[in-house]
Amino acid sequence: MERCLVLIKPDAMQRGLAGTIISRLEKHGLKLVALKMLLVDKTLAKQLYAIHTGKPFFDGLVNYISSSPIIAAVFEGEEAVSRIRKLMGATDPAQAEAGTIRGDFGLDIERNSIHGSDSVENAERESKLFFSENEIFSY
Ligand code: IDP
Ligand code: MG
Repeated sequence: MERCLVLIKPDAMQRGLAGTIISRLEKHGLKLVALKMLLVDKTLAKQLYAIHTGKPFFDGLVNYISSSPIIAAVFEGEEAVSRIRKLMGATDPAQAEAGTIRGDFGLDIERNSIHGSDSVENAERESKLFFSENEIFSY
């Protein structure tokens, strides 16, 4: 079964949207198999977004994701990665369709409420940054 790392980003946490976002994923049949709340430090932020190192928005993104506590979760389901990416909507909330999480809740291209891994390979890598093996459940 496929797994995908999801983060409820600081802007959504600040506005009390964590439950709503988790609920949307659950309602679409995605199963919660890991969950924690944490403050991301700069080291973890840089690892998570390593692929974006050197881009103009990188430093701002690292500061943003570590600015306030987040929720990290792993969801499991068939085609979990592509299904979650679809439910998230486009990176820029202004381009995201209504009914998607970013379309409904995102504030701007940086503060876009949710992170979801973009491939099975990245889901594996990213999940390991946030969870040890015994924190991801099979049930
Ligand atoms: P994704 O989250 O939809 O996969 P990525 O291109 O991987 O989008 O970018 C990672 C995150 O970096 C985005 O979710 C967003 O928070 C931030 N980001 C992406 N592009 C920009 C930008 O042009 N300006 C500011 N922040 C950006
Ligand atoms: Mg991405």
